[in-house]
Formats: sequence, structure tokens, C-alpha cells
Amino acid sequence: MTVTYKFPEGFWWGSAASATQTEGGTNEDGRGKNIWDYWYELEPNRFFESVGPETTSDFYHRYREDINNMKEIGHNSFRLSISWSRLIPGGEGEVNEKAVTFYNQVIDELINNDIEPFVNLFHFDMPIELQEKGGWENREVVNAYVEYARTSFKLFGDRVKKWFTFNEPIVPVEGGYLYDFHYPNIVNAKKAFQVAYNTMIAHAKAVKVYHDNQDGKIGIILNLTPSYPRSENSADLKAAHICDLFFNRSFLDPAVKGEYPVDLIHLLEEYGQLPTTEKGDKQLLKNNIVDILGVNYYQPRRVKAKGNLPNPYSPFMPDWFFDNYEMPGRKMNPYRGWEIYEKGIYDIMINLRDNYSNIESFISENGMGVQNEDRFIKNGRIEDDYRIDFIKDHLKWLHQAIEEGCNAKGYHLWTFMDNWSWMNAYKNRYGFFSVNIETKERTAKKSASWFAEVSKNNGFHA
Ligand code: BGP
Repeated sequence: MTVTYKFPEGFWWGSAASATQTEGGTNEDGRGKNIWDYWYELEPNRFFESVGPETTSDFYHRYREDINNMKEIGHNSFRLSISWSRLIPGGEGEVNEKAVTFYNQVIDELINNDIEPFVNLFHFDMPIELQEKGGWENREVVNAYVEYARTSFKLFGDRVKKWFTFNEPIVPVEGGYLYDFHYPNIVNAKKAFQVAYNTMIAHAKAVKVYHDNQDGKIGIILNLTPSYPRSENSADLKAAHICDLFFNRSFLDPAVKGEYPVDLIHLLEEYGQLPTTEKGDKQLLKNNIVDILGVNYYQPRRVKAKGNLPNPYSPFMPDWFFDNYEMPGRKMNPYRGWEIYEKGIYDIMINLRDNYSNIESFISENGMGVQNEDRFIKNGRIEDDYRIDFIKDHLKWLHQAIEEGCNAKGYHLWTFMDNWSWMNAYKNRYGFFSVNIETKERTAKKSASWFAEVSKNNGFHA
């Protein structure tokens, strides 16, 4: 039986990308360096096939062609990020006029093609000079970020009406301060919590500046990974609850409710891990909640109770409270090593409906990175049926959530065209369009034309 999945009027169809992963042009027009440029100089071997971020997909020069392609495949919205170190080289001080011209052109080109720009301010890309001052550990950097946000709102806020302060702010915490996959590669939980906390303060201050001066919407983009316990046993349930506190609610609660979960505060207190705070912070968080929430969803988190007690002499880690659980029979994306669990998208939305005042939200990233996609070329095009199925299966659950009253307004794929995936560089490809990394030529995959139809019909049959 064929079922029709029709989405609400005005549903946002599009995709998301980030500056460091797509722009290239890193040494042009006065752009400053960020932590990725620097880390690559330091340790190129840590990046897949030693490919760095200098040119990536060359959006800096080819954005007109790309925006035209977006239009072709039915985008009515697109998320980009501003590169802080391009707009304000060094992170503080003078604005780079060439960068203003570039982002103005991109924003205008999108609008002229009826594609609404959603603009994110920070996508893992700390200017290196500010990292040298301690990055998010340092409240001076928080102030610099707020000035950067203020400048961006002033420059582009007349045309951009959806802003996001951060993309996945937990990831620089995990990568840079717990699990060694982002610069500065520190492993220190206490610092990690300070970084997370200060990021949240930066966020709330930027929200305040926005609400005081502008009339659009401002939000944050969080990667919500539902934590599923192995069983209903209380020890497994506790492990899942703690994971949820650390990895989801540490940002979700302050962003949407304006306060941290009490359980999280107690746990950090008990282990002497509470971050340093300043007078007025609590009120700042309370008064500056988001208007809109972007949800990135790739994979669930499955956990079980700890099998062995952690070594009491080892430094504190969140992992003291849970073990990862490999569910037998789980469906995997083997290239990325991530489980595919479509229903997770529905569970997140129901949680937002029931526990987070059904805040306006959308799927701001979802997607499937696949290695060596050239093996699927037929008649010059990558036949990525696996990606079409992946999107369809997630959209079905999103549709179900909307039917049940969830306030989900759109779906953005990660990503528009193949891009530079941090340490994985160009290993796994995610785009509707493939990119030849030598010639930079773009070619539509099968999913691109499928998506054009979905957008045109505001839904699909399956
Ligand atoms: C998200 C990030 C993106 C993107 C995506 C895919 O966490 O917001 O920047 O990279 O994941 O992950 P990866 O590129 O690591 O495969």
C-alpha cells in the first residue's frame, strides 16, 4: 500500500553547511586563521589522507553556481555559518570589509533565489589567537564572541531573520577537552565543563544582544542523541539518565528552559567538578532563552551500567558512569561507524513537545556519509538510493511526530555538496552534489533530483 507523507504548508526544505568545511579561500582577502588551519599545520597526519582545510569545496569562489544548484533542487532555506576569523581576523577588533562583501553577496544571492538564509555564528572554528588565550575557558573570549555576534547582527540582520549562536556546542567540549578529536586536544573534564559553561554564557549574551536590537528569531543548534538504556534495570536506566544530562541536557535545558538540570549540578558538585561562575549568570540564562531550536540528529546513544568500577586514581571523566552498549542487530552506517535508528528523530520531537514547551524546532542536520561513492556511478551520476532511503525513513518518523502535534518546521540535510569533514577530510561524502576535489566540479547525485520532487510536492509517496 502506498502512503502519502504530506508536510505542513511552508515546510523548510534545504540543507546545512559550515564555513570551514566549504569555503576554502583560507589565505585570501585578509582572512585570519582558526584552530583548524593551525592544527593542520601542526599535525597534517591526523587528517584523512592528510587533506587540510585550505580549499575544501571552494564555496568562496563558486557560491553563485552552488546557490543556483540549490534553487534547482527545491531549496527554500539554507544554513551557512560565518567564519569568525574571516569577518574579524584575530577574533577581535577591525572588521574585514572583504568578508562583509562576501557574506553580503552570498546572503543577497540566496534571497534573490527565494532561499531563506539561516545564519550560524560558530561552527567549531575558534580564531587561533583567541584559542591561544584559552578559548572558551576564558571569559574575555566570551566577550569577544558577543562583539562578533553584535557586529554580525548589525551587518546582516536587516536581511537575515533566523540566527543561530552555536552549532553543536557540546562537540568542541568533547573533541577539544575530553576525547582528543579537536584542537587543543586537552583531556581534562574540569576544563571541559568550564568550556561548556562559558559557551552557554556566550550564547545567552548573544541572545540578549539580538533581542535588544533585532526583530527576527534566534536559536541554537544542538545534536541531540537520545540515550537508550540496554534494559529497564535501574542501573542501566541510571547510566542512560546521566548520559542524557552530560550530552544533551547540559545545553538543551539552559537554552530552552533557562536553567541547568538540578541532577547535573548535584553530580558535578559531588565530584568537585563545578565550573567557576560569575554573579548575574543565573539571571542572564533565565532571561535569555531561545526562540527556535535546531536539532541535528545522526545516531542514538545506547548505554549500559558500568561493568567495572572506574579506577579511583584516574582523572574524572563522564565515562565513569556508563559503558557504551552495542545493541545486537543494530543497523549501522559502517563508513562513519554510526548506528542508524530512524525512530530517534521521533523520540526527540516527542521529548521537545512534552518537556520543552513544544518549542519551534526543525531538523537542522541529518544525513549519511558514505565512502567511495564513485562505485555507485551509472551514466555519469552517483545513484545514491541508500541516501534517498535514509532521508525517507527519517522523514516518515518526522511526519509522524508532526501528526502528533510536534512543532517541527523543516528538514535540512547535511549537506548540500560533499565537504571537508574535519579529521575525516573527504573520506565520507554527504552531499546532494558530489565534488571532485581536484577540479571542484559539482555533479548532482540521484538524491538531488529526488529531493527536488519532494520539495515541489511538499512530501512524497512511499
Ligand atoms: C555534525 C557537524 C557537521 C558535520 C556532520 C557530519 O556533527 O555539525 O559539521 O561534519 O556532523 O559529521 P562528520 O563530518 O564528522 O562525518
